[in-house]
Amino acid sequence: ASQKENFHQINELEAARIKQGLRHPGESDWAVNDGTDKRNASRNRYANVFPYNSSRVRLPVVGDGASDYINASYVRLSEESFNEYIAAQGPLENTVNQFWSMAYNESEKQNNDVVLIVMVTPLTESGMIKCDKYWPDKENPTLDLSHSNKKDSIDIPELQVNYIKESYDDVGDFLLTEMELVSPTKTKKVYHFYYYKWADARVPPSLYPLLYLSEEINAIRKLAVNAPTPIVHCSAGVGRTGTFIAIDHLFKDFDKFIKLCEKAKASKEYDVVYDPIFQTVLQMREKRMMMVQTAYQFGFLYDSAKGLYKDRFQ
Ligand code: PTR
Ligand code: PTR
Repeated sequence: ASQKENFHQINELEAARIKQGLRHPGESDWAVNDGTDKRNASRNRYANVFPYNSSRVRLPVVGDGASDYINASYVRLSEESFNEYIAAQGPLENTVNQFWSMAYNESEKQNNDVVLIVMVTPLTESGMIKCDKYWPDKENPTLDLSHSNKKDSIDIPELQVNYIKESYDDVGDFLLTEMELVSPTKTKKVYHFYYYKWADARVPPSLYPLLYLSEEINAIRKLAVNAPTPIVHCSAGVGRTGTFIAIDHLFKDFDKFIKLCEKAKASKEYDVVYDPIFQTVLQMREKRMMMVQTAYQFGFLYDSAKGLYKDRFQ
């Protein structure tokens, strides 16, 4: 089967899952009714991208009737915690405090004091807002979330984000902003990587900045006492986010990747389901819909694998 047909197969499987989830909202792993609940409508950027109930991230809230909903999903790709990510939509103006509360709360659950955010969308594309500016900068160095957190009944009322410094990488591909996330009891260090050269539904102009990003975040993960789960987001949190997560997951240990490819090729009846790229996308799709959204993005993963293989052995 061709790459296109394989990608089509992944989409068909997903469509069947979503159908099942709609039919059995109370019991199916594929139900999305928390996301489609009218009460949460203002928390979704798009009317067709929702987290599955079973893998969605929940906000820490107090009191009856407060919504714990955020459009974000846990994406765990193997047993090792090093292979967990949070895939999220780009914050909206009214979800900025929810996004930071998620970051704080997840870090608390992981028992670390580092927050790692990877943003793989520009804020605007051809005049359209793809993500709201949700982090502080030199001009506005303090973001006080206490008012909105109280309003949303979030269990960390006094939360604040403070700008520390920013720097571009050598070739100006992305911006690293260092911040601190402060509650009355704790201060967490935030690394925010902003890659702004990748437009919606497209493939990135180059693989290399993404590999560099992957190295950077893995260096930080290794240094932290308990590795922080990277929060990866774009606009909808599926297309570019899924592609970046696949790249990080598959290529950070390229020797292992090659071994998996060889094993797949050596299997008696070669079947695409043994292909590590196919498998990874399939697995991600079980955690969040539309991960690696387009056939181009799917193809980009294969082209990248081939390119890296050539780089290494020629
Ligand atoms: N309604 C849009 C669509 O179906 O294309 C939702 C959407 C927007 C989906 C952006 C994916 C998008 O890309 P990304 O996940 O890379 O931001
Ligand atoms: N070049 C070797 C081969 O073709 O057998 C190893 C290799 C395999 C390299 C697969 C890259 C691969 O990527 P893909 O996932 O596109 O098959």
